[in-house]
Amino acid sequence: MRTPVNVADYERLAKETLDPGAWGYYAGGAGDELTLRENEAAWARWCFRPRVLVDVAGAATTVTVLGQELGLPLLIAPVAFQRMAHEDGEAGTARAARDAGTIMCVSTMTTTPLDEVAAQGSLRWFQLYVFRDEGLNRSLVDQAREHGYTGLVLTVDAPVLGLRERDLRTGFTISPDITVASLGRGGLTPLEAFAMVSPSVTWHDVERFAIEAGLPVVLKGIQTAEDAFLAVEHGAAAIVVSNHGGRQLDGVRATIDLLPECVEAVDGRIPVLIDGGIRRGTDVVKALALGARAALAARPFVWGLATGGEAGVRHVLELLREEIRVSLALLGCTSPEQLRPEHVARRD
Ligand code: FNR
Ligand code: LAC
Repeated sequence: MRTPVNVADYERLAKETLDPGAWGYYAGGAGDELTLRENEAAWARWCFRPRVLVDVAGAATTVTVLGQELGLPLLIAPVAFQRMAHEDGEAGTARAARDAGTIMCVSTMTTTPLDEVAAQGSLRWFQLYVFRDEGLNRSLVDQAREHGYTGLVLTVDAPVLGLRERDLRTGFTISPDITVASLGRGGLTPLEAFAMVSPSVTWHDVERFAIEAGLPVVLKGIQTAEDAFLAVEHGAAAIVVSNHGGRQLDGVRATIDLLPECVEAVDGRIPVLIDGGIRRGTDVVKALALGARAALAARPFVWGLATGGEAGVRHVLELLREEIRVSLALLGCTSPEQLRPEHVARRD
């Protein structure tokens, strides 16, 4: 293939590069993968309503999220086991995030230690799976704070791991030299690592983290207006409307279809972010029009990492930023903040 020009090109290249077990883990979803497919398909059900004859010279793609200005309204979602995709791993992703001026969310299941990721100099949030071991949770949050992570992402859609049949079919395992840094152990499968995660986390814990962590708490995995409302009530600084990329409960709706009710429930009190199936800058722009402050993506950056390491992630970020820049201009917007629900309409 010639130089990849979009995320789909990177996906094809990643599939050729990765071994079948790793590919199945990264690409796959839960159950029948209804939600996995739905997340991507749903973006096409929204169409644009562009305004013309607007001076768009000098238009910007920057947004502010929890007080930090980002170069584009797209963050890098937490992804476990990045050194399995490429030896550059989380450090490579972090350098690409730094150069694009965006936030990298570092997974609890990072295969590079938190201080080493921090040393690459990107903006960074730490994603916590709350372990049964309270001491370990405290130590991880302390490390995150000490190493300049500016947000604590609590992923709330995974009290247990979803049922991923691709991993069963491939007999997916992780090689012993791929170490989950927070656990100090190599060769753990996602299921084995999840045996240590608490299935008993509740709103009470959210409040506790919001008070004690010394970092703004971002709740990732909100899917209803009811929970969006509770998130605000319990001290969340932001929410991410997310179904974990279709990897947890299969059969839930696409995230873009959940966004309006969550935005309405939050009523401007905290920023609403979204992820799931974003493969184009136009998807990001649709999300912002419907009320998201910014979006996150996971697999597009995994495809970049697997194909070209740090350079691949950097290129995917550049491609998506350019798609966002051009779409904004063609909609008649000089900044992401100008996007309104009037800029989109349902196709049907
Ligand atoms: C994830 N995701 C995830 N989320 C999280 O909070 N902690 C994690 O460790 C991981 N790990 C992880 C691994 C892999 C391989 C994937 C694909 C995803 C979920 C991720 O952050 C995000 O919510 C969705 O993947 C977004 O959907 P897209 O962009 O992948 O379609
Ligand atoms: C996953 C976990 C680790 O989705 O979040 O595989």
